[in-house]
Amino acid sequence: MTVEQPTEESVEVPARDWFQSAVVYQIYPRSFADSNGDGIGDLRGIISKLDYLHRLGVDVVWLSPIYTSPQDDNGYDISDYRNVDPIFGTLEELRELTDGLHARGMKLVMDLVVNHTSDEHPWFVESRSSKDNPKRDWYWWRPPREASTDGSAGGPGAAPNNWGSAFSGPAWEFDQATGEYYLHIFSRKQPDLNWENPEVRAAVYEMMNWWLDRGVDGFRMDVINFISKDTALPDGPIAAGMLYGDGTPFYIGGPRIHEFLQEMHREVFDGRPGPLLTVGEMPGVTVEEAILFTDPERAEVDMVFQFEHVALDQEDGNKWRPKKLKLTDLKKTLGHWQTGLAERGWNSLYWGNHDQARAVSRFGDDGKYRELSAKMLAGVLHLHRGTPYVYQGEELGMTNMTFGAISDYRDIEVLNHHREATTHLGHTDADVLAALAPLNRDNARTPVQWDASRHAGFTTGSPWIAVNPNANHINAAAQVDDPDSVYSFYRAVIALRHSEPVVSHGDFTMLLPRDEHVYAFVRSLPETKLLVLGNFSGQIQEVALDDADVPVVWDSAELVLGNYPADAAVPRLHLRPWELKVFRAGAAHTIHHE
Ligand code: TEU
Ligand code: CA
Repeated sequence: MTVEQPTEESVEVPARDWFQSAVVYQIYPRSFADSNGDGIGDLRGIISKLDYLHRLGVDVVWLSPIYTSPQDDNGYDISDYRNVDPIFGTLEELRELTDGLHARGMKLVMDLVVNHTSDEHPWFVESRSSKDNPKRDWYWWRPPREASTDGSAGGPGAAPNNWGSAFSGPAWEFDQATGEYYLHIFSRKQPDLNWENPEVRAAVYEMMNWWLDRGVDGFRMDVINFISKDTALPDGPIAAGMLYGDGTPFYIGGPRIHEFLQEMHREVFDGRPGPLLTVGEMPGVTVEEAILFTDPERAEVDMVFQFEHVALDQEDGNKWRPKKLKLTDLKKTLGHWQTGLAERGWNSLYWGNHDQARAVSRFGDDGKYRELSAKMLAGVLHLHRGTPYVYQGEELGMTNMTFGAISDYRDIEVLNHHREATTHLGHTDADVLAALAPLNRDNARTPVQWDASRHAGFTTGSPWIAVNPNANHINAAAQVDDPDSVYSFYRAVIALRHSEPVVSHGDFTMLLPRDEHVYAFVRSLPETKLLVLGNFSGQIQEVALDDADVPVVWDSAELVLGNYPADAAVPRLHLRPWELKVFRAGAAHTIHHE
């Protein structure tokens, strides 16, 4: 691996755009580091790893939810927004973590889950208590649409519409006490908040301000494009083989979404000195919509998580019907997002998170070429224009997990699907397990592998979910001091983003759109250009760039980043299996923030 040390030229970057040269690291606390031996990661465990994160070079840490929660969806079901669940620690420990990050020049972004609460949140407990409770309209309550087919209250066919839940089953739960249904796009323990109600919005903004006043530096906003819904709640189309209707056309990107986000910005972010970071998780969002969401002039969010590139390896977007990814499809969609947000707005960049399979297993080769492909994936992603997100363990080249039986799984999405598929859809246990394996969320939720000791140094107790046995050779202890490790490569890529304005601010031009093996693009500023070449195959590839792509400068360009030892005998445009080559033409820089 080679890393060219930048020369002395420097450029000024507007503070407003600080996140454009920043890298975010996502922690899923439950699986990160356990400090008290209960088998569940916690805040004190994170505090013990702050120097590991600082050495990696990341600028921001995004914490998945640590609030009080029954843990039905591992904390994405919140019952007290202003407290830390005892399994993770205390508000005082969160203060210690926040101070520890700030002392190291890093920032803390919290996970904002306000499309829904837990059914144990006091707001919902009050709302369900009676039809005339003042908080009744804080959620989506509707009477049975018609008599159920078997005549029983809440029986089949009586739900207000035909929508299915994202976690299998219907999206409506019948509440005997008041004889009405409530809406839950996710689990029945995650009732949707009614954002049409201004009291709900005010309560959310008040909570957000409470967190910002405590020194938090921003929010990742969970399914935030679901908060505006078609208030008619019409039936959705029922796809072949499905039991329920698809409600997404009626709750994704609804009629008031921009109004709500602009109101949130006025009530929460306007006037704050910052710098802050907001990223909206938006399943189903299009580039055209993302321009509106992320145009700074519209004051909505800084960036969004889009889902197009993580739907390419699924038949009809169904994660339980995985299919082979085509590199040309990946280049087409990521290139489309680069072009779409080139003038207005900003991209996030990610291969994985706590909902997606491990990057090296999904987009690389987690066998013979695991380390090489993990490094190549890092270089290709991080050298796009946008803010990169590193998901815990990705910097170590952690892989998917082999789960032997349904009892090995923990994720409600998996368990509910398995139950529905084997009891209502006639699938066998073996068929469902095979379908689950590639893309289930627990692949990414096995404990971070710190060393080769028992339970990979994650816990001294019994882990809440099994540790991947490959921790015996894939772990942080084996990598942090190895200059050729995946961890060290991530450090180098992050350092390049921090030093080269062409990485954060350069134009993006995709090359070789029809090549099924090589990912190639150019980043350019007037005085500096990068040519990024990634071999997404286990075979040698000779790159044929046509003259227009290869200005004469490449012949003298220097190799500033590579995942193989430099070898002058290897032709410049010859790529070995999973090889990354990054050439720089023109001036090298260092960035000094104003
Ligand atoms: O995820 C929203 C979401 O769309 C995911 O359910 C994703 O589409 C799915 O998992 C892919 O299979 C957010 C959180 O990231 C997720 O962990 C929560 O389960 C969900 O919202 C509900 O809060
Ligand atoms: Ca613990």
